[in-house]
Amino acid sequence: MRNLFAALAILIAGPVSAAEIMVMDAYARVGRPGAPTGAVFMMIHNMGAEDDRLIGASSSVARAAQIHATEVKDDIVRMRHLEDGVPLPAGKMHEFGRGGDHVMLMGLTEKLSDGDAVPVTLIFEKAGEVTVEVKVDNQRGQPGSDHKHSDH
Ligand SMILES: [Cu+2]
Repeated sequence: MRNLFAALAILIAGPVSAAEIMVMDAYARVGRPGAPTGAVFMMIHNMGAEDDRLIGASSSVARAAQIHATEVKDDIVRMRHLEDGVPLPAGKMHEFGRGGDHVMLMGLTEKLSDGDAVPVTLIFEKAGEVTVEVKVDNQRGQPGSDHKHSDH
């Protein structure tokens, strides 16, 4: 009997994953109704012991998804496609927030409004694919205003 319990414990614990990713506070903005693009914001916490990297994304409601950075150059706000993705050092949290990095949904195939939930698949170099449900929330406040609780 004791051996059976030991075996069960091992099954429940499963293989130890080298990369553990936690996505928190994900939401999307689509700008004006009917806009062809949307942006996804979230906090990604790499809880693993190994560095990882967000290398891509996809969604069933968009023809393509890209990882973007936001930059201000000559007073003009531009978005840059981060072709190499975003590094996620072990044990660290990365904020994808307004005015910063984000996942851009390009060529929306559905009309999205507040409260809609869209599936977004994040592709990590080590952790593989992680699909999260992202709520459309155009009313959401400014960057950082409600994120501080997760910094500790
Ligand atoms: Cu963008």
